[in-house]
Amino acid sequence: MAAKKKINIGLVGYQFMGKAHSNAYRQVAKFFPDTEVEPVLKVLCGRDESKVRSAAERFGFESIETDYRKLCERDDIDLIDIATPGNTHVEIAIAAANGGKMIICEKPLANTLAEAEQMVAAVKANNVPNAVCFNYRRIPAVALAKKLIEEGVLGHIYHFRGVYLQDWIVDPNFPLVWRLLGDIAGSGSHGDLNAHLIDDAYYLLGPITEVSGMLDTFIKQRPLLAESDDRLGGKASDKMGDVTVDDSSIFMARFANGAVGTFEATRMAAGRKNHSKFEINGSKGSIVFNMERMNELEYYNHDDPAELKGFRVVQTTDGVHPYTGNYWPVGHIIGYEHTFINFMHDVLNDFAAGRPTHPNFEDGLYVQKVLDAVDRSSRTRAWQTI
Ligand code: SOE
Repeated sequence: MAAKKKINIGLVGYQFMGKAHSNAYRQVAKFFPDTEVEPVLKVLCGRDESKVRSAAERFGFESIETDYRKLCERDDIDLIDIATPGNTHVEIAIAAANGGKMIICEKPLANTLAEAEQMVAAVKANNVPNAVCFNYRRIPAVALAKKLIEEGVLGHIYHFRGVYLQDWIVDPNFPLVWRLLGDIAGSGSHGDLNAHLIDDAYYLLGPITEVSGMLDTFIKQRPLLAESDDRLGGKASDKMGDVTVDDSSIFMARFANGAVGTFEATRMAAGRKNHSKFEINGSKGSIVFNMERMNELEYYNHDDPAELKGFRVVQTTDGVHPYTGNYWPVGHIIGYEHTFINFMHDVLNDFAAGRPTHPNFEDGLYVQKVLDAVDRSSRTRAWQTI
């Protein structure tokens, strides 16, 4: 067997996404024997030395850095992975591009359209391979949806109906974590959740041409954060502060292919945990995907005999489905972390082979254009073109 090409990883950020990406790098070669690359967990980077050191030990990194600028200049680093809050993406990506590194960046690409444009300009000027981590494209059921649409199984597409519903901030005493602060996160449910739906829709149906939307914040003040945890929350203090992002983001869209769409994202849907669901209706049938049941794809065939018409639930775990041959026997389901393993497998192998990969920074910029247009529409109360 030919030796695998080693890719030395410098990962910036060690919380939720840092953990997900580290795990994916460690698992790729175990589940994808065909992989031509071997990611090496070289350096974990973060500002707080003791926290980054303990995370590096847990995740299996060889060493640490506390300054991303130094990391981007190191000769022994091939790839910079940006798993930090949105406000730091632009500066890290530009430093990484100038250092000639391959780049993987968490979604959404940036906090603003202008920042996303600068990031695309930097990777182009330095000609470095780049990808944005919209991992949901690498869910077997979503990849199957793409295949069905491409093969014309759904016929001409009329509707995309997406909702992304969570409830982790329903409690008004949930503290002001960074995801609720505009200067760090950029936006709330909009960039965090609707960005996933926009990327799903772009991947499956192609570009959106115009949007009309509204953003809302129901709970305008929350207790300041006393201590964060490595999930989404932390301990509340007894002082209050302003919420500066949206709790809910809703918009209508027209697609270039003639389809119409609705998108709704919220963190205030009591009872919904990670309910990222879309339904697509075409002239020959429909499909439904829900992240909370991510191993399944519902399919309705309009041409079925009348007495048998109805949605069927496809368990996308049978070696014939995308990615699943790399995991377990049929019916033995996979989970959230595997979406990152699939993503890293595809992207790293594309990088190593010099192939274009998707979603890349240009695709991330496209998502940013839609996010920006919805934001403008909410403020101007008018339709906006992309
Ligand atoms: C938190 O809202 C979050 O973890 C998002 O940031 C992720 O992108 C999404 O996959 C799940 O929810």
